[in-house]
Amino acid sequence: METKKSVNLSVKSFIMKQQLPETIENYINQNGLPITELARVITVHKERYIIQSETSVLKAEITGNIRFAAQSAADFPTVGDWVRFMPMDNENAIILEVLPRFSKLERQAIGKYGDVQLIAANVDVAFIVQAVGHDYNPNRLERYLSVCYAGKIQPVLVLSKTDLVEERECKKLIDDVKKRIKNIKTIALSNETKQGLDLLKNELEAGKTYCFLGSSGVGKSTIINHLLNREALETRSISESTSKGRHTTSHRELFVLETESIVIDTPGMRELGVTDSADALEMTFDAISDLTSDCKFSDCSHTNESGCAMLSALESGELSEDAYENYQKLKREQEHFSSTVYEKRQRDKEFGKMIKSVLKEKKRSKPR
Ligand SMILES: Nc1nc2c(ncn2[C@@H]2O[C@H](COP(=O)(O)OP(=O)(O)OP(=O)(O)O)[C@@H](O)[C@H]2O)c(=O)[nH]1
Ligand SMILES: [Mg+2]
Ligand SMILES: [Zn+2]
Repeated sequence: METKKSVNLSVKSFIMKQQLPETIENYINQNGLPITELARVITVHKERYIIQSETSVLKAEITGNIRFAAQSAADFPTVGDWVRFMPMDNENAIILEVLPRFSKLERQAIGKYGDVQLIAANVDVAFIVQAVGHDYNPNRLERYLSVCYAGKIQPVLVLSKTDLVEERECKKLIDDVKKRIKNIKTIALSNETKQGLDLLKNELEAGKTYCFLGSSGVGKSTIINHLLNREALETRSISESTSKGRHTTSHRELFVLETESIVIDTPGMRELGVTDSADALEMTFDAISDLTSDCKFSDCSHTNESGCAMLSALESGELSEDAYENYQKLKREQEHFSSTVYEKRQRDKEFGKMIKSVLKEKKRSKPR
């Protein structure tokens, strides 16, 4: 397919008063912030940002203050962030403040103990894309769900590439999803035949932000190109690329549709990790967690206790072994991750305190 490196500079303006999310509108009203100083981060390249204001697209950097005050990567602006900015000239700006986020998509940072990586902010709905056939994987889906629930984002499952399997197989897959995961909206579609694409389009509301997530090659960028009615994004299959396993999309980017919905493309993720939130895990495994209230012991580990409702559901076949195993696995990971996150926060706090006291000392000993 066509390759066009996108720096999305001709995006439709979307900073419109009537389309602002409620929390952002409240924030700017409470702080007397004029809409002319408001922008949204559309893409990030290291520490350089492209932001879209009411009237223009600007290159931006953050102030030293934001960098200094940042305790973790999550304190830096990310795609989807609403920011207060100051223009320098027609092309450049400084980001003065990141406005409070109403939701965030965060994953476990790979190889960084106890750290998280912020994928996007202020997202209303995440489309979790899995291709029917080789890619569909309920265990991975449950990881995505827990990350969405932890970030206060509504998940929707998109089963793509339905043209590659028989209709019967597709129906069976949807049944399997329903059996395993309660209350998840599922859309099956094909970018080839365009079947189901309208169902996805019908989901989109003006002013709301939608993020596409899923493994490399499942068709995220192809869907977005269809929504935009143009080849804005590069798309390619893994086997078509020279180096095996290479991702086609290399950065996250926000686009505005003609219908004024906002979509964010992301690169396929090899590892998602897990959430550090126990509540989000409970929401993901809603049906399983409901069982726990019937266990005999309130601190039941659901592994070998007598009177365990989960184990009896397993025995009766009401609960599938796969779901149970994934629940236990993610729970162990979540507990471990949450303790590393806690430790890291404590360490960062101490470090922050130390820096502050060193600076204070330096100021005091400065000759007048
Ligand atoms: N048969 C079929 N192929 C599809 C469909 N959707 C996408 N493809 C093909 O799958 C390949 C990968 O699509 P992309 O849209 O680049 O996938 P992606 O999810 O954006 O991948 P990354 O950017 O690497 O994360 C391309 O060759 C597409 O043409 C579909 O519904 N059916
Ligand atoms: Mg892509
Ligand atoms: Zn139990």
